[in-house]
Amino acid sequence: MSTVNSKEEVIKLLDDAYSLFESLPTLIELPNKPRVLFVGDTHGADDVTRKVFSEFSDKVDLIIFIGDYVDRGVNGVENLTLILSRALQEKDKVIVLRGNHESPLTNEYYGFKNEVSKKLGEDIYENFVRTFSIMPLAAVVNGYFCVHGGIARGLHSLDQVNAIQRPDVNPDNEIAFEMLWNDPREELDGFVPNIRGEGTYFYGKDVTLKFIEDNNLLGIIRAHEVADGFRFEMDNKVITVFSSRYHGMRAGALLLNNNNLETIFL
Ligand SMILES: [Mn+2]
Repeated sequence: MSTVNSKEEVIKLLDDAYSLFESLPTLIELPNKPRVLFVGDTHGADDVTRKVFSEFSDKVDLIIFIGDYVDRGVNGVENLTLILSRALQEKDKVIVLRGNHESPLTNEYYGFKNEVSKKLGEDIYENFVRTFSIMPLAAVVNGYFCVHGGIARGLHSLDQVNAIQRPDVNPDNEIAFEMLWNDPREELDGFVPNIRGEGTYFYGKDVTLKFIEDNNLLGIIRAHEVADGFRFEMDNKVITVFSSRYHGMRAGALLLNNNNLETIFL
């Protein structure tokens, strides 16, 4: 069951979310927490998101959503508004990062722009674009770099992430764009052009392990690719989490429980 909020409520929610995101750094650096839940692409699967909150809100210290709330699935509006509402209600517990689908580059082709138009009218889509443009890009918690796609060409230090200017609609900043679009491939070295298209890259094992070591990280937790819940690679230092249900895959979430990573199906 899903409820679409009224247009006025959605506009207010998007404005409030804009202010919240504007108050946060581009890279959110968090103190270590005993229990952290990481959620990957939900793509309109608001049933998964509801389950995340109903089953884990009271059991974990932090929930990090790693982008891609809209497009592909039919309940993008419901999914996104639920996540933004909870982030505003529980600012210290719910972290919302940007995915490559929080952008007009994808929404026209993968369904969200049409969905918004049908459910809320044509003139409100720009309010979504505005809020997407200010979303934080990454977080660090308990030694894990958390980002939708991953590392980027020219990104050597975490400090560089905070130098990225927001708002940025597409985004146009190359490092920001690649952080949202790139994919890991452990059989490769360096950065190799990605089949996703112009400006996107695969990042290989050598550059990834160097980035992890240079920034004193334990690993990278990211989303962005379809998996049956999870994919571990590069000596288990790069973990993909997938939390939607399309392609017959199961929705997963990662629980960091006193520094042990546990896999969960929702
Ligand atoms: Mn993605």
